[in-house]
Amino acid sequence: MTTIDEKDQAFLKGLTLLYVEDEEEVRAQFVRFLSRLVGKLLVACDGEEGLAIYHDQAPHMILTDILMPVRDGLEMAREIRAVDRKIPIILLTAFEQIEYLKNSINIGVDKYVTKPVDGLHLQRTLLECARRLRLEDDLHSAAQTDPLTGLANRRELMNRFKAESARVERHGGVFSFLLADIDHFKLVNDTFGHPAGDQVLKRVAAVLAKSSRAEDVCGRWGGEEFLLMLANTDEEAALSAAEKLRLAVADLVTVWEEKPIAVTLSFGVGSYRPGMSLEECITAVDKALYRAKANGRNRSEA
Ligand code: GH3
Ligand code: MG
Ligand code: MG
Ligand code: MG
Ligand code: MG
Repeated sequence: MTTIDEKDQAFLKGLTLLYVEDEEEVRAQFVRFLSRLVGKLLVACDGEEGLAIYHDQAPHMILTDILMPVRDGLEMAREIRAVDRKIPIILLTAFEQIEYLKNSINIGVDKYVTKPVDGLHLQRTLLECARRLRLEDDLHSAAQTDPLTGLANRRELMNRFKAESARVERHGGVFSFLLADIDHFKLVNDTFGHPAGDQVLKRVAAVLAKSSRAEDVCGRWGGEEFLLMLANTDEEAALSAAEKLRLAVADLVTVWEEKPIAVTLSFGVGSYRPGMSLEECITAVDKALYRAKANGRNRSEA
């Protein structure tokens, strides 16, 4: 017997399911059952309506009857699969005929539940689909997260740069960069050990993340360097943001084996100008950061 994973159950409760069925009585009965399992239930009476709701409301998965007027479940599934390779599609069918099975395999339907429907079996099928989505979700997050600090990693920073620079090229506007580097961090490792250094990195990252706005991106560029991209922020505003963050980190004390560790940050600040590559932006803020170091550290330079 398969055990029902609580994680999958909780994940399913956060998902939106599109349920498509033409028979009113069947529909009423399933709606009651399904709405207890999923976060949000969208209901359509035929494939045509199902398709419209799919495009309009972007559900996470689809449960559909096959035989329906206007547009049947297989046609709807084919159209959806053509634009969405990943969404789980489950067929509800009284037909176990080989032709239907062959067709739906070609279309890329994920699973079947045969009518009359066994509630527990349907629930398990939905949970299996939820598990797949959850694992994909986890993989996706892991690929964009720095494991030590939980911040965006360099790959994600590069993606966000692409998105933000494209937005500014299209619609105009401005955004800025802060490159922050921990001062004399080698000394922390040498004095307290590498694990203490890791702990400091985590705490500094948490302060930076907490002190930045939701629309900003805060990531670990490498080693003891953090990169922030501030949306709708010019250089002057970026400089005062850097100062705010610098002071917040200067106030932070990490206690390690009962010993207090304090660190400071130096900031290089700069703004994006249309046409700049990420490399050019980094070079510019890196030069400013170098000046901040040369001018005594624990300061921001633009
Ligand atoms: P500066 O003020 O000029 O930046 O001096 P610094 O000592 O911070 O600079 P340096 O580049 O000489 O040393 C950076 C140190 O950061 C060396 C490296 O071991 C440490 N470091 C990089 N990544 C990690 C990490 O993930 N964990 C720990 N504990 N240390 C790290
Ligand atoms: Mg039907
Ligand atoms: Mg460094
Ligand atoms: Mg250095
Ligand atoms: Mg450093």
